[in-house]
Amino acid sequence: MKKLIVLSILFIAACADSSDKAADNQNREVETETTQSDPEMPVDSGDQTGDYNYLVEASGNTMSEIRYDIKELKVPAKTEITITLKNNSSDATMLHNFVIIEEGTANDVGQSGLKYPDDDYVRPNDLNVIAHSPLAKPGETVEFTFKTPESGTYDFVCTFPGHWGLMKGKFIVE
Ligand SMILES: [Cu+2]
Repeated sequence: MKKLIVLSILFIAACADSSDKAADNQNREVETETTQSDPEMPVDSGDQTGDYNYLVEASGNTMSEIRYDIKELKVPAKTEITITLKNNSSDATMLHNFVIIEEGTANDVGQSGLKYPDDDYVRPNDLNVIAHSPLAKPGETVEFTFKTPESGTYDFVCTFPGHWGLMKGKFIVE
């Protein structure tokens, strides 16, 4: 009898364990779905719900390590999208943002943002800036929602001082 109880406890434990794993897998699937958003987005589903979400991760704890996990992001034109920026850096000096700008203006935007730490290192009303995230501290996740511009190639950069030459990529609107 004792053996049976032990066995059933083990059985229950095993069940709980496997259902945990199933839930875990489910979470992972959901996560993958959001991360692989760029190439597979149903841009012509005909049903514009405004529900376009993109995840970008930033990492690195030294200037030679800092990077985004993507080099390019493709999004539909004139559509409300949400970009989530996850800062995986742990060094206290590694703040990051995600700033979408007119192509080739990284240096201008970065330089003019230097004086505006309280505005996420983005000069207010900078005409080269299409949209930008707040600054994400190490370990922090931030998001921003905006309507994408007309089709074209734009750049994205981190305007935290010194980062824009290293953290950059193409923002392709189509
Ligand atoms: Cu940065």
